[in-house]
Amino acid sequence: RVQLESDLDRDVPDRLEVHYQPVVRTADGRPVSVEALVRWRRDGELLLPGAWLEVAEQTGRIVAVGEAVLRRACADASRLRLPVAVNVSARQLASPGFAELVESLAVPGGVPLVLEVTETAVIADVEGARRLLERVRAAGVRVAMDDFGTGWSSLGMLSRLPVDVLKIDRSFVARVDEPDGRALVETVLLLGTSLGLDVVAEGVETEEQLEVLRSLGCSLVQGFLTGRPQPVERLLAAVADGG
Ligand code: G
Ligand code: G
Ligand code: MN
Ligand code: NA
Repeated sequence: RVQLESDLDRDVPDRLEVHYQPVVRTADGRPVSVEALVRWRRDGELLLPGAWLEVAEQTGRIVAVGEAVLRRACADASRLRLPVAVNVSARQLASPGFAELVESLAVPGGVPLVLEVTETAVIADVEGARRLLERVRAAGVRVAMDDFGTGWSSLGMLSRLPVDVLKIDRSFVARVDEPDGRALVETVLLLGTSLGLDVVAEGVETEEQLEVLRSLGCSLVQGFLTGRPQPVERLLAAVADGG
């Protein structure tokens, strides 16, 4: 743990890498945006967020991690020519200067930046989160509610926060081919579309899940089936190949 923290201090921000997972249209399989997912190149090994991101969050290092990811994601967005969604943690959302940072990176009329927040990340200060999200939205940033349905107050949160995109948590999508799972996904889809939001089903892993989602009218999906998180170069090559 102490070793982990000192290694983080050594490696953040220079040894952070960002991978991107496409969100694709069910109609034609085209990517419409990507989600930025941070990785740590620690002593040659590429580490997924797993345990270290939690430690970074607890110790405040997440603020530096998050800034590095935001900067990298905004630079890569203009190469990809697709909106990039960046995950924002509770600590980062509440950190001084976060709104200014986002405003300085959002290019008016450029490729949109999307901030992904969770119910858990905003629960401590919903009113503060609302003000912050309103502010960055005025700069053209979009807001996605991530892991929707897993938090404490999904509906309460949705009514109080300015949200553009709902991401249906993958635990529901995993059960979309069972009656209960299907009912949940269907309900969230209806909720989102009635509110005029984009709805993304996350964690789509099988053709069967994709088929059910299509039949429910779900137009956006993200998951290992339609694209794994990958480095920007590989994604650029895939898009150039039309796949
Ligand atoms: O990338 P997976 O591939 O392992 O990511 C695991 C978790 O880490 C997810 O819940 C994701 O939202 C979170 N995560 C990934 N990248 C970032 C990031 O840049 N910032 C924050 N706060 N969370 C991230
Ligand atoms: O919490 P968030 O939604 O940001 O989590 C993104 C995480 O989900 C990343 O760890 C990413 O690697 C993972 N992920 C993306 N697609 C799939 C999938 O199809 N199945 C599973 N199990 N995880 C996925
Ligand atoms: Mn996310
Ligand atoms: Na999610």
